[in-house]
Amino acid sequence: MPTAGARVSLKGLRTRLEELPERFTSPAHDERVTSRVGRWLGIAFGLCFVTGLLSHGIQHPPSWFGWPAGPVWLYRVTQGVHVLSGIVAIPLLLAKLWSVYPKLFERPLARSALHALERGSILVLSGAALFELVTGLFNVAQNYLWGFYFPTLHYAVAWVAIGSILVHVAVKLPVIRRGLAGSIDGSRRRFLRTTWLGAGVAFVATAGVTVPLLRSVSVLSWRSARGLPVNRTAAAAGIEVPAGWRLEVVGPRRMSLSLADLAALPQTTAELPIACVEGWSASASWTGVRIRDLLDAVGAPAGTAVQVYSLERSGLYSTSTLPATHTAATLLALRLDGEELTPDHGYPCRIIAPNRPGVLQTKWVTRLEVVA
Ligand SMILES: Nc1nc2c(c(=O)[nH]1)N[C@H]1C(S)=C(S)[C@@H](COP(=O)(O)O)O[C@H]1N2
Ligand SMILES: [Mo]
Repeated sequence: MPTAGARVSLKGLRTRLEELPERFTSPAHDERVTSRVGRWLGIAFGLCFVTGLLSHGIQHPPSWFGWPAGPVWLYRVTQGVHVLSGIVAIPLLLAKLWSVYPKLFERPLARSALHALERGSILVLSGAALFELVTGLFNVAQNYLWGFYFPTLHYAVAWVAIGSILVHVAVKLPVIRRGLAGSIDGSRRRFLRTTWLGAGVAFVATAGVTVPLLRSVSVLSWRSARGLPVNRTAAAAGIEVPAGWRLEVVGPRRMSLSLADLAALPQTTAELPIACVEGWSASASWTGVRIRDLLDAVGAPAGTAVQVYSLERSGLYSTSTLPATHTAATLLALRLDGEELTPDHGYPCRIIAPNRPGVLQTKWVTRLEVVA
């Protein structure tokens, strides 16, 4: 009879699941291993969370938030740390899950309300942590498989992850203390060494996107391998520069400038990096007009922010706000490494600001408007 057969095999499956903890007795399933891997995982998540908050703050600044224009490389470093700590966390999280996984199948599911709460929080923690690492990894690979707007959800779930990590650490503190105090013997030491090696390989494989010295050994560094990468090409953005292109500068007064007009103004050259939120970064030499000079020319007082508009009509990056802190050191660049800008890098002109995420370095600029 089919029903009885199904029942028998279901029962068999349940028995086998219940036996799992006893049957998989690897020496790695041990609190001394878990606590050591957990310590580094906690550090990686902490770094990732703080640098992520920072990046989010710069892109969506609340009124109290300020971010300086220098040192020019600071965002390059913080976003590099964000991406690298996230990448390193992947092998650490897998090792940690492996070291506790017989516990994940423990029966009964809940011994008490408190026990149920603890197990529930571990489910939330693992789910949120995996979600953050996987969506982040896909973002680094510039693969947006999902339909949702990545930053909003990545940001929201980060709070869930960090919150449940804090609860988890608080609940497990006695076990963590005991685990870290316990000594480590041969096979457990081997498991830990393999884990550190995995984390090291993940680091080196990715670090080339932002650490020039590691470029040649990094499999993920293809985007910065040759000169300055292009995030979105002019063709992909549907850019056609009109024959009579002029830059509009709107403040207390108005100004309209041709490319020749812009080139006739005092030019400044600066070595500045583009640091993409996706992790890659590369430095280049930019030449152009200081935004502050243009603001002076239309009579904008000191301390004014600027709204930058691109020829690109739609899309998330078609406009950006340049805060007052950045106007003095930001260029409306006309040249890259001494050559006229190529269409892909923003011809006729683009914003290049120090210490800001790549997404705010608006290309194909057509209009600057003083923010009242
Ligand atoms: N108008 C516009 N500007 C833009 C973008 C865009 O899609 N549209 N992409 C931004 C992103 S995400 C990055 S990282 C930088 C990359 O600049 P690059 O292509 O010159 O290296 O441009 C920024 N400026
Ligand atoms: Mo970017």
